[in-house]
Amino acid sequence: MPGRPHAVVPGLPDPGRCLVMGVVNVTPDSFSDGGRWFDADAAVAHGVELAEQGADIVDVGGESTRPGATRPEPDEELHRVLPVVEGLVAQGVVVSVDTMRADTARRAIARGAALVNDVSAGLADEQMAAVVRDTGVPWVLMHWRGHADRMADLAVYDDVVHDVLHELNSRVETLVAAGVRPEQLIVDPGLGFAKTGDHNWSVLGAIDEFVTQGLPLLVAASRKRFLGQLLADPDTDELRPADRRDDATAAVTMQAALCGAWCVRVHDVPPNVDAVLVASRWGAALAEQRNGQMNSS
Ligand code: PMM
Repeated sequence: MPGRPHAVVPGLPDPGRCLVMGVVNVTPDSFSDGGRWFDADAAVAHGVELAEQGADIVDVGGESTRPGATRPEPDEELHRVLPVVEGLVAQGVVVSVDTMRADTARRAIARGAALVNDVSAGLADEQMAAVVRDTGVPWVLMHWRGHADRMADLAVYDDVVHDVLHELNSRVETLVAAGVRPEQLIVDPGLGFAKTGDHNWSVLGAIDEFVTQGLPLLVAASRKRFLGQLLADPDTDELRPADRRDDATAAVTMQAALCGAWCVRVHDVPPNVDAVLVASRWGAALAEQRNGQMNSS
């Protein structure tokens, strides 16, 4: 339902609207910004810039999850991520660590990371549940079926909305049974992860169902391939390049925020901050209309 109030996650900012998470990929090979922030000082400067532009949280990751990517060694991931987490926390930025490894998460939390963003929802490293349970930080559980090298083969569903909801809910049940508190959990349908373009649109079309499951929802459409496909050159069918997908990203943000998403994860912060502000005001106007209609009936 457009205009639904937003969820609040204990320990994270509550600006009274959908949050904006800015992305800093400290990787040589991420699909949209690989190599740009590979140096720790450049990555910290970029994260500070995103926060100054209005990002409520800055997400720091050291592993590219682009289809077909190979994983960095654990030590290499630590070497990429920890100095950036530390540098941003020292400057007062709320930091999320984008990792599937429990050890990386634990060390990042010890350096002040406030949130674990785990695209595998704990499936890649079974120690992650204990780290999150014991530290008490919030945890983004993304719908995930396998690592990037075999993701394309896993994009097979009977009913993508039903299957993704079911698989996410069963992760939530398992993790709560393992002692993680439900208040710590945030869910994410995992746009582009073991999903075709059509799968992603089906999931977005059912965003209301995801929002009404009862846990805060993160939506991460930013610059993804399905937007490049939608905006492909009509003459050549060439995909719109990643660095020209930001307007479409902001359009997704507006709708996601209006439908009650808790947070959007984006590369280009300013247009998405504008989009969540528009959605917030629009949602308030819708609520006023509804209340007015109820009072006059
Ligand atoms: N996508 C990417 C990386 N991290 N985290 C969450 N929670 N959800 C996502 O969909 C997601 C993510 C891949 O995109 P990038 O390479 O631009 O960071």
